[in-house]
Amino acid sequence: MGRIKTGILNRNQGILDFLNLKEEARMNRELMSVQRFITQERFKFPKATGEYAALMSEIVLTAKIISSEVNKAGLIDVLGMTGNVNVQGEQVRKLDEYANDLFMHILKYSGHVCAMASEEAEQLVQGPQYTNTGKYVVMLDPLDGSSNIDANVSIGSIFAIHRRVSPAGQSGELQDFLQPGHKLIAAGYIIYGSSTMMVYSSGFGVHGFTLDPHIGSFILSHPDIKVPNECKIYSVNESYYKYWHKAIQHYIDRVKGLGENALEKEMSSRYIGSMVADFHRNLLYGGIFLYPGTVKKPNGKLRLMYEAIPMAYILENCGGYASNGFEPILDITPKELHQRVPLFMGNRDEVQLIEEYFRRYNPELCEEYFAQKAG
Ligand code: AHM
Ligand code: MG
Repeated sequence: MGRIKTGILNRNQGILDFLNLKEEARMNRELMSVQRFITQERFKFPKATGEYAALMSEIVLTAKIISSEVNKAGLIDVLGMTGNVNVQGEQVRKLDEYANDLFMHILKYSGHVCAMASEEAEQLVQGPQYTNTGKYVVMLDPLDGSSNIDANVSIGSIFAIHRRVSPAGQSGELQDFLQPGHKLIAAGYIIYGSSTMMVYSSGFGVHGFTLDPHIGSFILSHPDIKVPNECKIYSVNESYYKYWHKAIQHYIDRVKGLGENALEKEMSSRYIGSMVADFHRNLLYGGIFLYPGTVKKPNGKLRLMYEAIPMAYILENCGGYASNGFEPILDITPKELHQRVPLFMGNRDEVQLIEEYFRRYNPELCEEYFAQKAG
């Protein structure tokens, strides 16, 4: 074969290789399912046994089933109250119960968890003895924002995973759950909105996957999410204004462009009343979410273990920050399963400013908080 022909062949091969690589990169991008993503993350840990990846697969499966039920909610008889009251003293809706039962059932028999905690269960939940010796505990809000179900408004599920600290080979214990958030292995949420998305972090950035209903897979759609630099939105239930502490009243005045510290360009207000949905929008657009304590309810409404900690973990893995007004949420060691906590989360500067407002306008609360913590 002549030299010229060989040259052409080599060049063509080069182009083909290049096209193949491009095609592979495209396929990789377009067909990166959440399971494959998690499996690939696992290679960062040469000693990983695959148990975490398997546990995540079970969570993904549960999310897909709940998503399908949420989409059908208007069509079948799952709307309305069950008449039961959960451990928080609130009425439980059918979909809450369903989502809770499903998570419990699937995870209980997965063999990867040794106990679970859920907003819907007063005590921690364990599976039959032959399955409850896994390495992990899972904390769940199976269906957050459930008061919005009847109105077709976005709702979500929240999960967080700790490695057990109790001795291996037996059921999990309370101490496995009473660990600060900075020790989490992973956390995430699923939002059932105009499409279903799963956003999660295992400490290597925050990644979002959109459920393709035709193929039944969560596909990577929002790789490496970062909190936007600009904080444009504030989300809070302002009807509680008169019950808030001075620090929060001043802060909200500021973001509305009022009072002595008024922002020149005020923020926009957006509040859905579904924490997952409010959080998700703010994560993508830049915003701050507040659920403060009030004079009557100093710890607010939201729960530390399965609402605040998972969201705080996600935020801190993409440049944001969450605080209870005094210290990072991730530094708080829970004392009980259903503990409530005031919650401020979003752009780091803004959340830190709220901490500063507490020091400035409510120093007595700061003193009391740290004195209690020390004593
Ligand atoms: P839930 O877990 O019982 O659904 O309650 C939590 C929800 C959050 O999603 C939301 O941020 C908050 O309650 C809304 O409360 P409020 O109506 O007081 O603003
Ligand atoms: Mg909730």
